Amino acid sequence: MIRPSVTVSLLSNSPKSPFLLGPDLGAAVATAAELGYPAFELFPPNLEAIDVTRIQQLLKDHAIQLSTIGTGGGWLTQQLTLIDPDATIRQRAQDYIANVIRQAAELGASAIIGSMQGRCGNRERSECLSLLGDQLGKLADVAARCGRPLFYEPLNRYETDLFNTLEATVKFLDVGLPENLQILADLFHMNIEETCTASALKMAGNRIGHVHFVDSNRQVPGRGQTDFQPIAEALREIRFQGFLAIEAFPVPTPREAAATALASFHRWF
Ligand code: LER
Ligand code: MN
Repeated sequence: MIRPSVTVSLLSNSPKSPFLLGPDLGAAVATAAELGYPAFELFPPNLEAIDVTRIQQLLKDHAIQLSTIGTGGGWLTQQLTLIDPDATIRQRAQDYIANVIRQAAELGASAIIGSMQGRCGNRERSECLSLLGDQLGKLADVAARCGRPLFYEPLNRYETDLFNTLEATVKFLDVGLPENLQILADLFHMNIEETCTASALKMAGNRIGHVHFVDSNRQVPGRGQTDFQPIAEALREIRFQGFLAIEAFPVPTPREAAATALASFHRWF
């Protein structure tokens, strides 16, 4: 079953960040549940912000699920990336993500690797990819031991020079990375990078484990110019069974954006 999830950021929320609700966790989860979301995706600024006991209580109180936890805070607040030239920083990045994987698993959720993949810049590409593959492999093993998939997100060219399209990502993952390392297909990045989003989704097939459901202008689906019909058909064709998490600017207001996004979800799925 394809289900919607809504992003909740514990960093102060702004119309320029693609998170719909927050930063007050209790209020955000209450709003998500009240609007009818079955799940939410958490964006914490650091590890300390993930209060497992409190989240467990909120999940129970609001009969809602946690789908995913983002790790971008490790980049945003500590500049940690998996391919940093400094081995100490790479290890800290690895530890950060491993901790998020374990905390997420305790909450029935999976971790996402987006910004923490880093950028290669003018270093040797083969070296960067070897570091990335090594780090992702180890982290996928951590997730596998927790019985969870791990989601790796190709980003647009302005945010990474590692992998920008699903095809390049699939080719990379298929050379020896475990099956529980799955792709997070973000429809905003794909709108910038793919020749055809629907075809790319079909090509990546069962490597796709999670989707960021967002329009061409990074507003909620329905407030941009993406035609979601072929995308919905592609996801059905590949029998996608995961979450469509709405990662979009909270405009005109967080609540209105979250309500519009859910209505769009029900229109196409
Ligand atoms: C994270 O999910 C993402 O899509 C990146 O653009 C970081 O903001
Ligand atoms: Mn995303």
